Amino acid sequence: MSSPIERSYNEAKELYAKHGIDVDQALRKLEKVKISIHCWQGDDVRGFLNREQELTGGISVTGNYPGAARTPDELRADLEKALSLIPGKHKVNLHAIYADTDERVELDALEPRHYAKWVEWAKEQGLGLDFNPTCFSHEKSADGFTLSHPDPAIRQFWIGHCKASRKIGAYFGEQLGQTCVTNVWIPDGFKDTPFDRLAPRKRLKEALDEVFAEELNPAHNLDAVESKLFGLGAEAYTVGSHEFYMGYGLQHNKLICLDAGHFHPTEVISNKLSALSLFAEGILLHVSRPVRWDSDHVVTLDDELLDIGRELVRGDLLAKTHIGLDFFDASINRVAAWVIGTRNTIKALLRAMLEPSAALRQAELEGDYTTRLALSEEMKTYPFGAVWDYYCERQGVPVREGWLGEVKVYEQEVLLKRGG
Ligand code: RNT
Ligand code: ZN
Repeated sequence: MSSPIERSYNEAKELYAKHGIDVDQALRKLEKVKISIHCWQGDDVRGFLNREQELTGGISVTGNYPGAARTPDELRADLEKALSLIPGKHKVNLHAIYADTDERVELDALEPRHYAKWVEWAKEQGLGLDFNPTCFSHEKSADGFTLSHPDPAIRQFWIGHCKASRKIGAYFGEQLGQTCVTNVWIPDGFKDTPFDRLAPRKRLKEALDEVFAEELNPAHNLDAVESKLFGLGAEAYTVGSHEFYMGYGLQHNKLICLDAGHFHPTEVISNKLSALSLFAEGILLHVSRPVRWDSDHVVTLDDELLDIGRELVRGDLLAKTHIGLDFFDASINRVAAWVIGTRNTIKALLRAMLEPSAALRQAELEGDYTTRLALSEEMKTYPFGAVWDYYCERQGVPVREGWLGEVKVYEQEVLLKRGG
């Protein structure tokens, strides 16, 4: 006897098969895609080192929903809850300030041992880990500059921190047998129009050369660089702009990180993937949702997310793309935020894997744009949901909104018992 979910799945499978789409094969492919889930949604980017520092760097979290994690154990418990509601095997993305240690350690003195408990946990859970130096929320970044700081001593401090971070990344990769992506993002920029746009960029370029001077085993660690258009308090000029890091990354074989919220409001990252894929060593995505600005809203299954999925699948770019999430919303349950954003990202990939690609490619080549449009539109109401439900069931996670009840129970039993 088959369950209603299996029956709907089998019907859906037949409909897709008429277009030559092998749904079972799509699910096998989907199963292999890892999403890097950002730990910082769990505690509003506070971290555990320097907790007295306010969040700076031109990013901001709004909302005061109760239950933010206050300790590494709480954060891991919350992540475990979220991961139990998300189909597939994934990675967790840590920022340096999430070190699990009782020591008072400066950012440039961090060592792998300060993350040993994360590694132990990741091993237990069968997770990969990614990493980021934290070049913000610190007294040495208070004036808005880090790797491009005009003061050589401060610059050196941040260079030291980024070097230490790469070693931690390599340790993750070596310990877990999965490459760690260590992503460098810095907030450096000016609130108002600079006189000299070039000098800070020269300093950043030289600082990065120092940061990356040591060769690390690419099976353990891959470096990424993340650009940005503007930040809060850095509206006029950002040192690490898109052109800067595209140039740097291409010249030095670094992964180029595209954050969905780091471009002009009508500019989308989906349209950049094909071009970049022809030249870049690899791509890191920060899947996010800008609402009017780089607001880092939880990602929804909107047109841009679907387009990102389509570009990755149509261009067969999954192998050279690392998909990370980057949003932080403190106005809703934080575990739910992870679940919603991650499930949506996986859904977008699945949707893309269920396209009649051969027919659409052929129609386009033949100039039959009528068929291209007609078929694309009709496919939108194909029973994708039945395939998604089956995938969730088979992966042992709640089907449809079934996960929400579990989050509500967790909220009552765990999150609401936490103090502020
Ligand atoms: C900031 C960047 C960066 C951060 C995280 C916390 O605009 O997007 O990736 O969000 O590193
Ligand atoms: Zn980002």
